[in-house]
Amino acid sequence: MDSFTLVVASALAATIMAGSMGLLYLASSRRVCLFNWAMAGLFFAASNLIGACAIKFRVDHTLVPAVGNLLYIAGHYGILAGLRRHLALRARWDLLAVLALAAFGAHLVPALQPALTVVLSPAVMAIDLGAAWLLWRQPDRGARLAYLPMIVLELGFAVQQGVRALVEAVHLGSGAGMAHCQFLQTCGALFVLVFLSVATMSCALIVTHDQTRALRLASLTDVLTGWLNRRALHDIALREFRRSERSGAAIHFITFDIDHFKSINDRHGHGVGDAAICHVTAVAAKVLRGCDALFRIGGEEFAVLVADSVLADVCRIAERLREMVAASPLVTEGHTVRMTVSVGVAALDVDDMRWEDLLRRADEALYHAKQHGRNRVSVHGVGLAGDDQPMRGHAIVC
Ligand code: GH3
Ligand code: MG
Ligand code: MG
Repeated sequence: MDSFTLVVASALAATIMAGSMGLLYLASSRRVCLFNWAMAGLFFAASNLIGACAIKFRVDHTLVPAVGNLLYIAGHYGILAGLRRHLALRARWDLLAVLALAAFGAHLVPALQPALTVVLSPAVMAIDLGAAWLLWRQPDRGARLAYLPMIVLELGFAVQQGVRALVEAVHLGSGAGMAHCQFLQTCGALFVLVFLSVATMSCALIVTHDQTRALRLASLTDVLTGWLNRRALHDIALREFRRSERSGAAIHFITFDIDHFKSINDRHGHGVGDAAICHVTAVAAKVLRGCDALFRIGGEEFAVLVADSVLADVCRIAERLREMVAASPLVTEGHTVRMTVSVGVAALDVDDMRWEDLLRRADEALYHAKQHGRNRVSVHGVGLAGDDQPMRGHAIVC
């Protein structure tokens, strides 16, 4: 295939990139990165169209390659800017302005004319290597797979640019560089075509992966408190239960429920009721350790999954939670709302077939705490034999 056909095909591929990124931008929640990538597609399309016209009509005015190369650099920078915006970094268009001015200026210096590729390729190489490095150093391992095609693509193109600059530098003045070798020119044009096609797919993959993750996170998060919800409890408890079956590791549940919460709603209104729920989760979060998972499993009911701990420690956490809630009233809208919680604790039993068995026992302990005066901790299997059997006050019962 001759380079003219390849340059036209690249212009088409760039237009498809601009169109698909633009449509994704309009169809999704107007992510700036998609807008940047649509702009990059437009820059590449314009650059390739100028290149095609220059080949077809044999134009050799200095301004034609100057504008074409400027747009080409802007296209590469557009991809980098989109990646930066995707990672919540500033796009740094000022860097592009400096690069574009330098590139344009280089075309106007007659002494640099024979060595333009040697001067411009390192600029494109730096942009592409910057993009690959930016994605590679992201600590999020889950996103690595989604970033991989873009990393490989940017690295590959940077290498191609390096080879191109090297070939030109070696043959400088001999007239045997890329511009004079049909094969190398065809390879270069083919590389651009592949780059644009894979770039479109890679950008779409990055955004799709991000949106899928955001959706999954939203489906596992409680809207009011921002903590995990019942669906997340199912996933995490099942995972921990299976791990425990394999390794024999201990699992405990602490369940707690705000006492007489209905009267808080009735007295102060639902807004204060909502604030009270958030307040209790905030207090609980201070008591819990980083490895304990807190879930809102009902209106004012919560569960904590405690893995790899002994019952005595779990009871200590439960009692501290009860104490802290009782000692930290919510002060809002001129109201001071005092609250207490009843708490149930249960440990995984060897006979448990499902994680739900453990949660049910923690709920039974919670019910026992409610039945015996509220604002207390009950531990399943300790003092639950009969309802008339007194629990040991607010003390740790295990
Ligand atoms: P107990 O001590 O036995 O737990 O009594 P209670 O009043 O706390 O329990 P009950 O289950 O009778 O009432 C719970 C109330 O919680 C009923 C419901 O209107 C309210 N509720 C459930 N979800 C929310 C919520 O998201 N926000 C608010 N403000 N109230 C809620
Ligand atoms: Mg309640
Ligand atoms: Mg309740």
